[in-house]
Amino acid sequence: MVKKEFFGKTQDGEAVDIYTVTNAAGAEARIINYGCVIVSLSVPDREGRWDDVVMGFDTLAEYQAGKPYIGAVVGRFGNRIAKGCFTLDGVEYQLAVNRGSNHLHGGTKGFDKRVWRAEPLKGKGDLGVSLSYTSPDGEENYPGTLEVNVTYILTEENELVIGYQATADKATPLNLTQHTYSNLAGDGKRDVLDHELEIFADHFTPQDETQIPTGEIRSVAGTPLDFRKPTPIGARIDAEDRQIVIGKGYDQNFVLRGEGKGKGPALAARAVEPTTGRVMEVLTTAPAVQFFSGNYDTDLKGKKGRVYKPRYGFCLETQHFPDSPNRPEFPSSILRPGETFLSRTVYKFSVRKS
Ligand code: FUC
Repeated sequence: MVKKEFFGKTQDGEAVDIYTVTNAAGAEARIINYGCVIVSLSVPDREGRWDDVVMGFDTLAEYQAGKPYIGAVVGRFGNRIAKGCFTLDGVEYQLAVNRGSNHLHGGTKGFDKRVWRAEPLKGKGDLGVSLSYTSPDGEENYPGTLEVNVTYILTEENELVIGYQATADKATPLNLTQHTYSNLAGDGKRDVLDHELEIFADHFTPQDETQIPTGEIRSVAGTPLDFRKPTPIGARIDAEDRQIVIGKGYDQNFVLRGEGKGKGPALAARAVEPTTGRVMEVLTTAPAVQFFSGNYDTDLKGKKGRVYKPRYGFCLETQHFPDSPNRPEFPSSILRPGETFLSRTVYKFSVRKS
């Protein structure tokens, strides 16, 4: 079932709807066409108890207040570009510097703050929402008109499949990702430090003091960033490791093994919440994943009176490497006219019995 209801009006008077997608098993995703935000996502625990496992807000006004990209799709370039500056085909572009000395998540008014065109998807068995946005040439100083489409499909296997597609009429950097904060114990229940996390990455991109990659591709071995074996998020989160200190916890780009490239989505990460047994697997075709442990500075007032303290949600943002427009040695994030950008990420929910 896909149900459409009015959610609210933006400060500019644009109407925003909320789409409720429910599968036969009872899993439910609620999505708004403001920022492609996933407002809630309800999945069962090992006893069959349902709970919402993502952070969110009750009202559009709270989303518009621009809290840390909760639930949204970010772009045109998610993550950071050093000093907001890059050169493409000999032309220098200056983007907004909106986080410290750098460009973050598409700038002042990125894709997370736009109203998208939406339509329900009612294919055989798998239901969802298709969201489209036309980003004009020069928006946020990016080159070219970009036509971008995001689809969310909820399968009968409790997978949320996120599809990205884009074309442009001029070459442009593009890095689309989903910025949902998950908490498999249940939204707002407690911090996420007991979640056991596995990240299928042997390397990461170390960052400088401003969180820009230094260019090095470093092995995770012997560092607190080694999640090749399941490890509680909290086990090393306060380690005296320069990378962790810079991020105030985990806020790091992990290099995936490239198994999803040109094929289907491959495993990037798995999180298990031991008390409920809920498991979330993240599969992707993207080359990297940013693991962010919710290191925002202040408490946030969330849905249904819940209070989100720091580290009450974690993000696994499948993506291109940060600052890749300035790093020819990183996988290219440039979309050229005539090409179609395609990327897919799956959040797959299940349970572990004990
Ligand atoms: C920065 C990013 C994180 C997250 C946060 C809101 O710290 O590196 O991934 O997007 O902002």
